[in-house]
Amino acid sequence: MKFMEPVTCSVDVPGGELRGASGRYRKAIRDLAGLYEDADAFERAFGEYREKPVYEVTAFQPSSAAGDVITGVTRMSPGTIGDEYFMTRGHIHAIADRSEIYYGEAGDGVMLLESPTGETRALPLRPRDVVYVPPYWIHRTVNVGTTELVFLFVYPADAGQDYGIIERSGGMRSRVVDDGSGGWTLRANASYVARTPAQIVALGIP
Ligand code: S6P
Ligand code: ZN
Repeated sequence: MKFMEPVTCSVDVPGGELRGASGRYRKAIRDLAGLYEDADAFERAFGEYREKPVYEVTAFQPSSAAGDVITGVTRMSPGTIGDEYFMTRGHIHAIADRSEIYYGEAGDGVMLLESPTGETRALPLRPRDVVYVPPYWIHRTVNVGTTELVFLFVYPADAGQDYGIIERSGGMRSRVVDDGSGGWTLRANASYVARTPAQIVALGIP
């Protein structure tokens, strides 16, 4: 057997990236249609800054083997669409029992989690916070601060992402919005449709 080479990558916190990453992608306003509640505010932002980067991911993926891990860094700009803070698309892992660790590097973030049966949790993600995303939890990060949010993540290399689970339920059950004084609060998503028992069973939940 030829063993894989050990590798050091390094987190560039001010640059918000993983040096030595094997891949990178960026999501701009134009890629995020349908995520935000305020459609008029989204159209205005789309008209003005359609190419404005909202978040960028750099990751080191040695392989996609079960047992291997992907390590990466996400950098997210501060901002809002209407009163809703900038966020990632969010997903459940395609192999839904795969868990994940997030580690805060800079900025003021919230990890919004939702179980398949609709329980919501919102956990702080600030520098040196370690957030554990358990198996089966849908997860999304939100920049509730006024500076860039930067965090590291590590998850199993065979996990994959299913973005459709959020689309099929009309978004996550809760939205992270400005509380009117620069902080954040959760607001119920009026478009949310609860998952059916059949959809929950299809996730492979024992
Ligand atoms: C992957 C992990 C992160 C996110 C990234 C972007 O499982 O949770 O790498 O992919 O923060 O978020 P999203 O929701 O666009 O994949
Ligand atoms: Zn994930």
